[in-house]
Amino acid sequence: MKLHYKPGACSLASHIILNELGISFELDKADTDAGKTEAGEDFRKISPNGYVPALVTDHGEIITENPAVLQYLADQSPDAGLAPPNGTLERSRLQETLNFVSSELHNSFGPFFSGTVLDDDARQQAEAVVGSRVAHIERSLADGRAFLLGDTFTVADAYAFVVLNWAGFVGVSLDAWPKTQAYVAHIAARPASIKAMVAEGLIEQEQVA
Ligand SMILES: N[C@@H](CCC(=O)N[C@@H](CS)C(=O)NCC(=O)O)C(=O)O
Repeated sequence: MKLHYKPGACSLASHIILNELGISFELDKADTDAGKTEAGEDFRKISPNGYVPALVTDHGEIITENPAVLQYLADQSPDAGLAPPNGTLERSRLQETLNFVSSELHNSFGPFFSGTVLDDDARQQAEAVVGSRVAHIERSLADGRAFLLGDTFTVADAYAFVVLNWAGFVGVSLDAWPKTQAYVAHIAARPASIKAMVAEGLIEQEQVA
């Protein structure tokens, strides 16, 4: 399998899951501005919308969109338990959560990555939307569960972790949501997360040791 990624982007979630599964894979760093893969191919032929993640399966199929890529990966090794079995209520809960992370939490960070400098009003508004989405994560963790669906780490946690971790990069404090802060720190400390973040150049190996 090959994962087309950008360092620190949402594709980091799939990178973490590939590590969690312990399967062999290749990485290709996309230059989305130039529309090129690391190997110099036309990236839009792989990902028509020009964004990551894009996963090329062992059968040469290309899968895009985080919820689809993440569930495909989890389904390659059902015994790893990174997604409940298809057709169960628990799987619908996973899809509910993945869709929330994708369309609500992830998209709430859009203004910070739009390339436009936000004035004070625009920044306040954008922070309020992020806050309302993070508040939902905090409510989901209110009963003391370790992960969004309960006591088991799933692909939804990898995706939520990556997006919540952007808060630090854009200067949005998570101090008002202590359970979410602890959740982010917990997932950041997983060996699969550390390995992916080191490989993407986001942290140094020495920072971890
Ligand atoms: N709907 C897509 C959104 C993917 C997306 O927003 N990717 C961003 C990175 S997080 C991207 O590649 N943007 C283009 C760019 O950075 O140039 C999905 O869920 O996979």
